[in-house]
Amino acid sequence: MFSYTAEGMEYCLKCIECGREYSREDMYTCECGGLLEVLIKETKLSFKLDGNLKGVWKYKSLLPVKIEPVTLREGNTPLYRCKKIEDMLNVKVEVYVKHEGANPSGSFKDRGMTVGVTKAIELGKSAVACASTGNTSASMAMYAAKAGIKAYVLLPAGKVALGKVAQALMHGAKVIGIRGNFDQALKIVREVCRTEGFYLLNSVNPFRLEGQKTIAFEIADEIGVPDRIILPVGNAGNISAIYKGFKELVRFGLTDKIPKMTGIQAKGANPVFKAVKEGRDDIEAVKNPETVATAIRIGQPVNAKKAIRAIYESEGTAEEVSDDEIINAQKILASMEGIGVEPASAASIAGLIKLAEKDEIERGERIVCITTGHLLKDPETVIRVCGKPIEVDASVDAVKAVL
Ligand code: AN7
Repeated sequence: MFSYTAEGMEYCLKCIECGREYSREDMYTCECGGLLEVLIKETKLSFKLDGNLKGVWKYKSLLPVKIEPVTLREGNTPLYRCKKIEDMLNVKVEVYVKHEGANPSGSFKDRGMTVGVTKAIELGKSAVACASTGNTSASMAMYAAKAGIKAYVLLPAGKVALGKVAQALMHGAKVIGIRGNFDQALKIVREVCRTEGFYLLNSVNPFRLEGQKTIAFEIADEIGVPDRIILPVGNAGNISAIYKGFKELVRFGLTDKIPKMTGIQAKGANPVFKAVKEGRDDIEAVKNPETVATAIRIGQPVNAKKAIRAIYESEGTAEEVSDDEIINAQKILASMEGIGVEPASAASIAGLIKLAEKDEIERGERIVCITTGHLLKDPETVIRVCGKPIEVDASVDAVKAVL
């Protein structure tokens, strides 16, 4: 019905519930309350899946912005084949890890923020805001700094990993700790954005997810479409975005299959897992979410409906993992493969190990696990689980004595 043109591209916002289309772009949900997504109606593809990764903006012809992007060269993250992990599993599969911790701020959020902050500028906004378990705030603060606009961040006080708070502060955001959890912080920031005119950059913002769908594009670009994607699920934006990316590749004739989208949650914050296990289309909120993986300590994921659809439509699944399983997987990745990730990201590997043990992975599958954030994001957990370094006197003998 309505649409905008961005360099030969026609798109609009469409409600995933009632199907209504909007020409306006400065909105986050439909008047019926449903989630919105960007529907690309037409575009002239300006890239090929030729294995030559160049970052998020290689895929500009599927990204709905109309101005020069605010970019810090996000994307183009490494995809590692992990043969030692393959050998460890009781089923013969190919395992790859796409390490999103290698983005400029150390998490996958940068892919969304380069598009989201560009959209904020395009819409003439002078301030952006988000609630965050940490990474969203770090990334948003960084891109807002680059764009020269204000950033307001609401965090669950005392529950955000140190590295992430440090980033938000140093990049110049106004950082406000809420005595409550992420879900409460999100409710508050949505209201503050409405009354103050700030641009909301949580993943309820459909433009942010457009950037994140480039994870799918890069994987397909490098190794083709795998059989399965495994990733951690918090607010459930990323799984929805990656699924949308794979669907668009099929729609525009670049690929011909969709991987099984497999979402992993922490046991103490598992509403999507429970809904999928019970065959429901929506979640029941977890009131007091708790997990060592603070990034995914979320009880009421805002994108749950999109995520659950992605799982059902792709014939994927969901799984839950304990804090011990998460830390164990974090150690395995770091010590056996040289890939340093934060606890939430290790949930993807913990999920792979668990699904293999339960015989839910088929022999011969090609699997890509997404590790969403860097090890250095959460140094305090590392010290807690690995212990402090040994300290000795400054002599050769003292050092030799502890080798
Ligand atoms: C490392 O920063 O929600 O399912 O506010 O930081 O798309 O929410 C972080 C989420 C996985 C979950 N891994 O992604 C935030 C926030 C890491 C994360 C997730 C997050 P979604």
